[in-house]
Amino acid sequence: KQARSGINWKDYHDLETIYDFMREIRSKFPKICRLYSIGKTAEGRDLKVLRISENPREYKKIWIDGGIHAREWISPATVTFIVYQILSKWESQPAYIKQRTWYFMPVVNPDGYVYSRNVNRLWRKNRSPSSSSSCYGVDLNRNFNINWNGRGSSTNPCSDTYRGTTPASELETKAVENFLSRRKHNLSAYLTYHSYGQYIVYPWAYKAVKVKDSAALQRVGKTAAERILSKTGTVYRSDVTHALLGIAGGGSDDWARAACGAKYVYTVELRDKGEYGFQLPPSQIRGTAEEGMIVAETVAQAIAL
Ligand code: ING
Ligand code: ZN
Repeated sequence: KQARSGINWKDYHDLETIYDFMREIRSKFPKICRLYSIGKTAEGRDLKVLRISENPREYKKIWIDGGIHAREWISPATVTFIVYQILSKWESQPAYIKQRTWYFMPVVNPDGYVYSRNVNRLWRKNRSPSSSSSCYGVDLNRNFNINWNGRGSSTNPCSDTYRGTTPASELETKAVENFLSRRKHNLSAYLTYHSYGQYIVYPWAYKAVKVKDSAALQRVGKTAAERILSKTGTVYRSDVTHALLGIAGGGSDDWARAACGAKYVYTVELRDKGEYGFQLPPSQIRGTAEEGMIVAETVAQAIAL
């Protein structure tokens, strides 16, 4: 007997419900799941990662994260949905799902998520205090150790795209970089869910240069977009980040490509196109999460067993 987390995909949930869901999954599937705390935030919250694998030594690794930005609530909702979808039909999943080592981190920025839920709905950054300013927070997607002081970020602690004082100055960034650096061999894919805009973008973001493998990345991104269109009718565009969203250094996706050598690296900008923006209505969670699931499945399928 165990407490049910009470999660569903009809509503957005608080951090504790998401963490209870991760614990619930671990105790329902103890043979294939492992739950890590990979660090703590400035406000003392755990940074949690769920691993799903029948053979972590052999199977290729796919990392999926969400909630880097506090206000993009659809992102943690999508990542928990992917976990649920994969595990609820585990025995009948195809080899390209079952013979993988999956890592899920639904909320990279728990302090920001709690702050967005309780205080300021449109908060984006984490909540670390600054020593030089009364403003709070660093943009974690400008804080990774890849062209950190390049274009597309700010040196002003009050800016929404403040890059922090040094590369990986933030506990959340450090925790992800450390965890993945230790597992970089065979990291086949890195997926990070954001909102909004309906894009499936791939490196580079920090420079207007084609990445090696960009033909494969474009092909798989386009396949995912086509599958989404035929299943849910939502239009996603796939292209290189710098072409669709502009140049920005310090992004998690570019870091994963440069530091971990992951081939299939995508930032997925979920719904919508701006009608509701970050405040996507709960009635759209399920459909949007299905779109996120299609991207994960398409990428898993593209990787050779
Ligand atoms: N968009 C991303 C952002 O961090 C992005 C776009 C992706 C920039 C990758 C740089 C690198 O601004 C959202 N919605 O957060
Ligand atoms: Zn974002």
